[in-house]
Amino acid sequence: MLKSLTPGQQIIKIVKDEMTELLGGTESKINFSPNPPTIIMLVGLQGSGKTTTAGKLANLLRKQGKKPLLVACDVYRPAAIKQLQVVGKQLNIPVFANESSKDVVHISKQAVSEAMSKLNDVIILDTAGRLHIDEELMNELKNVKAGVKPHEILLVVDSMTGQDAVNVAQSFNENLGIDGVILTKLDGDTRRWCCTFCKENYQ
Ligand SMILES: Nc1nc2c(ncn2[C@@H]2O[C@H](COP(=O)(O)OP(=O)(O)OP(=O)(O)O)[C@@H](O)[C@H]2O)c(=O)[nH]1
Ligand SMILES: [Mg+2]
Repeated sequence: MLKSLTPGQQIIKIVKDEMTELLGGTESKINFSPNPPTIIMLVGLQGSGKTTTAGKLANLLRKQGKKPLLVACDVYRPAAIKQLQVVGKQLNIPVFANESSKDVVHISKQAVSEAMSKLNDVIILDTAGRLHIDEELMNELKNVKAGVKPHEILLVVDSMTGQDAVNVAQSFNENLGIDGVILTKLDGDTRRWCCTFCKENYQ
């Protein structure tokens, strides 16, 4: 088999094998609940890619035969709800939002009821991010966790964060407990920062 591969194909194989090894070697799948809806909560710092990932994940799960519901849990950033609605519309995936409430735990619970009535078997909570990990953010996420008991809490990390990504992951894991990490922007990014400081000031 190996002899029939071209040098180019061999390089691709070597890189793929190395990346698979680097990312843990084994495949780990989303933990679906036997009693739907399975609740997936996306958390992460501001701009890490949670909303975009929510759409990608919903689309992937739909291809696997699931019926996802996206839930707008970012009630702080103006236009955050609209952003998720646009993503949902593009993919033709329903979005649950409650524009008259700022209570994220309440909204999440309402979304679970909505999913049950509309027979959505997976719900994806798109939570708010902050520039830095702060107590207020963690407390809100902890309250949502206690309120709806997500089956999977996935940390969304911008792969361009570099070394700091480890500290972010550690902090979220210690404070909230995470089941997995989704790395975004592996395709690169048109924006470049010279240091963490610039990135933090970039908006
Ligand atoms: N190139 C690239 N850009 C991405 C990717 N994921 C997200 N982005 C971009 O990164 C920016 C932030 O993405 P969002 O999905 O809004 O991030 P967020 O974590 O929801 O941000 P907040 O809600 O403000 O906390 C947007 O401009 C996205 O288009 C990716 O995988 N690749
Ligand atoms: Mg967002």
